[in-house]
Amino acid sequence: MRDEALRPIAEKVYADQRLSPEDGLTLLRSRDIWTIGELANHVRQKLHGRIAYYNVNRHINYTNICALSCKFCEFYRKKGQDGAYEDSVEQIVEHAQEAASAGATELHIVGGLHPFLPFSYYTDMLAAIRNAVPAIHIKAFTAVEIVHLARISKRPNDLAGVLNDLKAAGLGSLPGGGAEVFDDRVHDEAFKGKIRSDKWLDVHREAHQLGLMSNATMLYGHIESLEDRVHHFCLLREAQDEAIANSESGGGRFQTIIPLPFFPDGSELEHLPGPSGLDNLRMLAVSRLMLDNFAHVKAFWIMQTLPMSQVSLDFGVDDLDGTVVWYDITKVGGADTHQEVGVNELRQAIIEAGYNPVERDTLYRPVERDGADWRVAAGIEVGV
Ligand code: V47
Repeated sequence: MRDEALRPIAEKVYADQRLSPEDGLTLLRSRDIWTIGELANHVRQKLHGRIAYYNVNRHINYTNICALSCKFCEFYRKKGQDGAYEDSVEQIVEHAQEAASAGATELHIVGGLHPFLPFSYYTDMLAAIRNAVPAIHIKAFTAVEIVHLARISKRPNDLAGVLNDLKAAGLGSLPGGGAEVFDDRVHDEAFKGKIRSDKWLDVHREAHQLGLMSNATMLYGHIESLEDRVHHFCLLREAQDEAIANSESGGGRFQTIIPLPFFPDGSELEHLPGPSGLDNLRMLAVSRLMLDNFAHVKAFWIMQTLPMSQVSLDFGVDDLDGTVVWYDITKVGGADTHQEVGVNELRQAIIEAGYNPVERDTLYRPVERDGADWRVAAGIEVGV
């Protein structure tokens, strides 16, 4: 062990004990990347053995028109601005049908906070997709969008009512986006106008109470401190403790943490360097170690790159998202909106890293596939 400060943390990890905020900070400050990886890998192996999950999905970013102007975001446009777009429900259904024909099990649908679309646009979108391609799971709308929908449907304090309507129209679960970093200073400096951490957590709590599963993210490597990152982990861990305590009465919970490295290009924070490869591996590993009540740690290859995602499987990650196909929010290294990896390439990347690829659906049930035809396999369900 190169960093002796990690020894007491290693003892806790091997004894299955929860890490403290101070432990989190020590891990994030440490340069001993191999020991951090080894510890995260210990937890990962205990939970998932040599399995590495992936999914066949399609991301749909239905509009980039947004009432907010977050400094870290290169995606948003104002209505009428060059490059601004909004998809009609018919266009979205077309994308959903293409995805179904290509064998996708999941649609991941998120967009900007469009100032003029009515609430019915969102419920119509879900119902039309559900009607056209009933087998696909619809994971849609970040907590920020849900709060926006509560406002436009003139019931800002009725998150449960809004989520209920969306669920009735076809919503299957919530993605983890929009969390950024749970800290008011960072919020006010980099994404003022967006909901704060308490509201983000409220939305997920309400969703869990309705029996919906959800994910969580952290956008790191911009103006936040290491202490802020640890605080974010602790709030998520507390929220998950609560969700798990309620899950016996049919409640949902967080399934996955997706740490998202900040990409400065094209944003107002373009002068910042963004995180390094080692920062990314460390964050994935520390996510695995701090979030002991989360079943999965996901590497989103669009932001991690596929080669780094392969390496990350030895640093606590057990899940790679996904075939993706279209992605508009970040376009790393000059990528365009078409960002796709084939199933064979994804599986090969996992096998080459020494893991067994297992296709999963959104709820982490193994999938059996014959070309574009698929069904959920009888068998293990993975939880903590
Ligand atoms: O909410 C925006 C982030 C998120 C930048 O739940 C940026 O399964 C880096 O949440 N650099 C969207 N990140 C992505 C997301 C996600 C991805 C994959 C799977 C899941 C899931 C969720 O991307 C946004 C925001 O936090 N983001 N701008 C940027 N410049």
